This record gives sequence, structure tokens and C-alpha cells, in this order.
Amino acid sequence: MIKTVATTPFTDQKMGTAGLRRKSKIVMQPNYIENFVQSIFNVIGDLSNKTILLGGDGRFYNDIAIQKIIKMAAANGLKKLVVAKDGFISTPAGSVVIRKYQLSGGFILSASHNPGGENGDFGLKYSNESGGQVPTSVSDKIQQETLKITEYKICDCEDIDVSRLGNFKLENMEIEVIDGVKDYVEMMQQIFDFAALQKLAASGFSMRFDAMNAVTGPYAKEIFEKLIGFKDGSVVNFIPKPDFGGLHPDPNLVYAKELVDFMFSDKAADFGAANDGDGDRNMILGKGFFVTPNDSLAILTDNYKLIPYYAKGIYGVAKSAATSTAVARVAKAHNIGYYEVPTGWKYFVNLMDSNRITFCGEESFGTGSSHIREKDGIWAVLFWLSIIAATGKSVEQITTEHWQKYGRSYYIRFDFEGVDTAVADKLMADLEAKLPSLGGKTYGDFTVKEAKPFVYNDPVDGSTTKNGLVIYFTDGSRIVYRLSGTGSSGATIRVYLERLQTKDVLQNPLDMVSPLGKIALDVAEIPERTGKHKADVIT
Ligand code: G16
Repeated sequence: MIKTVATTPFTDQKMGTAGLRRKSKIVMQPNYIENFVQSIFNVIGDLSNKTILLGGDGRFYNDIAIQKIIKMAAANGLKKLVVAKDGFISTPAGSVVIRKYQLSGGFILSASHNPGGENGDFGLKYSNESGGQVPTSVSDKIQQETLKITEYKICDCEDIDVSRLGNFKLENMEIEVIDGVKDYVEMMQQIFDFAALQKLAASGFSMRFDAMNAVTGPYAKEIFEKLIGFKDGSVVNFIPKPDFGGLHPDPNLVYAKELVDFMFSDKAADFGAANDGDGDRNMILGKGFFVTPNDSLAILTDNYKLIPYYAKGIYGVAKSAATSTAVARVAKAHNIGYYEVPTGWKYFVNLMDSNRITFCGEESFGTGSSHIREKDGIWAVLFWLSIIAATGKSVEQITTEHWQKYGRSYYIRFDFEGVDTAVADKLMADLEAKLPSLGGKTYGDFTVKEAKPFVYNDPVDGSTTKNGLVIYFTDGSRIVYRLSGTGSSGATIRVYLERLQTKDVLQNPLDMVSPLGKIALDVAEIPERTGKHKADVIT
């Protein structure tokens, strides 16, 4: 039943910040998925003693891609494939399963927070035995393979029924269909004090969790309503849909509008949260109050002792360069290690594996810990609820007290979307060339201390990565520029603005950073080069 099919390379199969993401219609071309998956198998080499996980966020084309990969895995001689029931597993749950059952790796089919559907995006991430996405050294090898591929192997057979749990066989490959929710829920029960959370729910404290018609619906229903006891209806948009019901499943102030409107209305719950398409991003809200992911990371780290799993002590903490420095002040106060890495969760993996860090997070609505090797949306929500249960304080109170103690990094991100790739690349190259000349310059109240590209030297594997350009000001403010690595067409220029205030902590963030925004646009000549005088998305 094994066929060898001749193919020719696609030249666009380089992984971005997190796996390969393309328009669904591109991925649906004949041989597109097959070429990419075969290239991964070729890089792995001997598959006869390997067990790999397969699942995805349920978006359009998930079911078809899953069948293709099952048949290719069998044809390539894989020992065993562990398939999530209905092909359905969140990114963090995938990491739990890989680690718990000591698998060799996993395919997670997801384009994360990008919209789904035939006209949306599709994606494929590949993790290794750590449960985290492969490092750049491996993704580069995979890309090299995609450029020279001439054939792939696939079984010519009926589809495998992945809608029921159990064990199957295809050629010599074992297939085990598992429940993609169970192991994740058990892990959360090991980390958090569910009895304390049940007490919080029983006290009448209300929450709303928006699953955005994406993968976390079943997880959230089970955890928040069934196990903790928040009332029915606390979890909304909980039925995963292939096109996310038309939603853009990115949990931020712009795209999670339904939840934001609710939490800023007079009907607001005490606590609000949303997760993204594959369940690794989170947004935290209080009544009429938004917590930036930057502050969230700092606050969770500061409160680690309240969580049973971390109470005995933690290693250090890490953030991406674009993320605000709020957590650096917490790390200093707790005297723990502090690391700054390039954007992309994969850069945290070595730090976790080597026990350098326990917590990590990014401005892009990702927070997580070394319990797995991906960011974890529901984990972050449970952490916040646990802090509330232990302190009896509201989200707003917890956050403002944090600012009063540590100062506040006012933070806003500007996104300039749909920019021509050549224009964006030139803008970044010219800006980089200009950086050395900026040192010492004064713009209004702000004087440049230093301006340079962000370069990361991984202390574990010695690799060097350059990502983003940073202007540091003498008052602790920063402007960071980088190009998005998760889009499926054109370029998005991201500009991250941070302004530190130690005393004046209750101002409007946009007002506070707007002088920096003006400097950022002027210095990089964004309006002149892109025709855009203001950002398309401000978060
Ligand atoms: C992915 C990565 C994150 C990263 C984000 C940035 O998020 O996993 O680590 O911060 O991309 O995206 P961009 O390159 O567009 O700024 P996700 O949730 O899409 O997997």
C-alpha cells in the first residue's frame, strides 16, 4: 500500500516565529503539506523507534492534513503515532502529552491566533522531545530539505477513524487515539489548589472565559465550570469551529471585543479572560480593567509562593526583548535569574531545560512556566484566579498595588500591517544602519542612551540570534522595532513602546507613550516609507 510520489520543491516553506503558517489555499495545493512533512521526516531520520504526537486546533483543513500525516507516518516507517481524538488538542496540552509519555516529538496543526477557514490561515508546528518547538538549527535543516525534496512516501489506503479512542494499526505503525483534554486537566490539578478555587467560585465570585470558538472551549468547560464550579454560561464561545465562527481568535483588546465590551459594561463579571485559536495565548481582565501581558508576567512571578507547585521556590524568569521590563524589577527584588531572549517561545526552551528559569512570558499575550515547553493560556487564567482566591483582592487592586510597589512600565504596541515586504525589509535595514548615529540625541524629554540591534547569545547551545532593533533612553524608556514572523502574507512592522514611571502610575498608557510613538515613527520614517501615518492596530 506504500506509494512513492514524485514531487518538486516549494520555495516558501521556511518556518517563522512559530512553525509554518500560510494561507489555507496555499497549504491546500497538491503536495504542499506532503513536501513539508516528508522534509521533517527526512531530517529526523530513522523513525522505527520513535513515537510522535499528532493533533491540531480543529481549524479548517485540520481533518484532511491529519489523515495525510497519518498515512505518511506509516509509509515512512514510524513506530507509533499518538493521535488526539478528532485530531483535536491545544498547543499546551500537546506539550503536556509529549512530556508525560516521553514521546519523540509532535505535530501540532495550528496557525495559532490567525483567522481560520478556507480564506484564513493554516499552520504546522513541529516539536521535539522537550515538548517545545524545535530550535532554529533544526528548522533551518528542515527548510534546506524542503528545497531539495524530490519524492515523498504515503500509504494508499482508507482514512483512519480518529473519532474514537483506541489502538489501531496501519502497515507496521501503531496508532493510539487519545483524549486530548484529560492529561492537561490532570496537570492543572497538580499545579493549582482546586479546593481554594472551588471556594472562590462558591463565594459568588463571577468569571467569564471567552474561548473564541476555538480549541480551549472543551478544556475551559471542564476546568472552570465542571471542576471548579463557576456557574454554567461562564465559558462562552466554547464550541470549536473550523472557521472560529468568523472570529479572529486573538485575545487582545481589538479582537476579543465581545468580552472586552462585556467586562467594561455594568454587567461585567469579577474576572474575564480569553484564549486564542490553539490555547497558548491569554488575556486577563478585571471589572473595567485590562492587564497587559507584560504586567501579568511580573505579577504572576511576584506571587509564585501562592501556588502549591511553585511554593518551594523558583528558578529565574525570562521575557522576550520586545516585552516590557516590568518583570526585571520583580526578578531583582526576589533575587532570581533574569533573561531576555528573541521573540518566539522556542528561545525559552533551553533556559527551562537547564533549570535557569521557571516562568517566562511575552508581550504577545503569552505567559507560561516550565511545567511544559509552550505558553499556556488556561494555566495563566488559573494562576490569576489563585492569586485572587488567596488575597481576596480584585484584578485592579492586585495590579495597581503592584505598580505602586515596583513602578509601572507603560506599554503600547503599534502594528503597521500589510506593508510591502521589500519596503519593510529596507526600512529595517536603513534603520539598523542609522542606529549608531542616534546615541546621545535628544527628542523632547527623551535622550537616547544607546541604540542597537537585539542580539541573543544562548547560554546553553551557544547559538546567536539577532531579532529586532532597540532604542534605549536615559530614563529607562525603550522603543523596539521588529518584523512579525507569524503573518501569512505581506509584512507587519511592530513598534513596541515602553515608558517607565516609578510614582505616576495611574495615567492613560496611550497618552504616556505617545511622545515615544512620535519619535518611533519619525526615526524610522514610517509614514514616508509606508504611507501610514498611524498604526493599523494599537494594543
Ligand atoms: C508566536 C510565538 C510567540 C511570539 C509570537 C510573536 O505566537 O509562539 O512566542 O511572541 O508568535 O509573533 P510575531 O512574530 O507576529 O510578533 P503564537 O501564539 O502565534 O504561536
